Amino acid sequence: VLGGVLFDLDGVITDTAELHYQAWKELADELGIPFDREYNEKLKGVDRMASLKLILQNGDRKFSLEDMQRLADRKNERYRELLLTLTPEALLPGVRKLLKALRRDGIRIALASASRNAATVLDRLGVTDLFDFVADAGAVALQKPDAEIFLNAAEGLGVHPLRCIGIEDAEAGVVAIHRAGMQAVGIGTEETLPDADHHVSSPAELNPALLRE
Ligand code: G16
Ligand code: MG
Repeated sequence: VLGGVLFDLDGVITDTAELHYQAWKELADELGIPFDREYNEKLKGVDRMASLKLILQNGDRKFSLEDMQRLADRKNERYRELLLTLTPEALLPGVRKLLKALRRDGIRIALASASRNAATVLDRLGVTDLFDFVADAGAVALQKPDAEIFLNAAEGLGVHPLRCIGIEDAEAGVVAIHRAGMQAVGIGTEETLPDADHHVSSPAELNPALLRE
């Protein structure tokens, strides 16, 4: 019996990738390192420091850990400024309706995002009240495709992983959901998410009855 639904953030609830891109792009330009939207795709679901390392790879300078921490902090400050431009209109179509329908049916709802700014994003989108639990990305040692963030989210809901479903738009996230012992719904296609158990092109296509199935 379905007890909980665990949502990824970027690409499932809203598109934060463009804001991450803008913040990283400013930093990369300052450092004279090439960076474009195509390369930004590689950073989806990848945590802040690992993202920075992927960007610095394309430059020829070496940075100390301390310098890298400063650069990551600088990007995050800029990203948080950009988050102020987010409004409830940035919710992907159908998300609010789906969250409300799940609640009405007594199904618990959690967020399983790699972003340490996830709670702020939910606030800006005006959906904080619709979530029962937000997994703390800062407390998770192993990133997706490890199962940790999804297991953490299920535990926070107090629902056994086998009674949870995860919703993801990235293959690493789908793998993480499976490793957590859960079924995975992919926002995408058979081609982009070959391992997902069920595909939809948008959260608007989901409802509690379909998820129970
Ligand atoms: C998101 C984004 C990543 C970002 C990561 C960490 O993951 O997809 O690009 O680097 O969070 O974000 P922050 O710097 O805010 O901690 P997810 O899991 O929401 O797709
Ligand atoms: Mg995602």
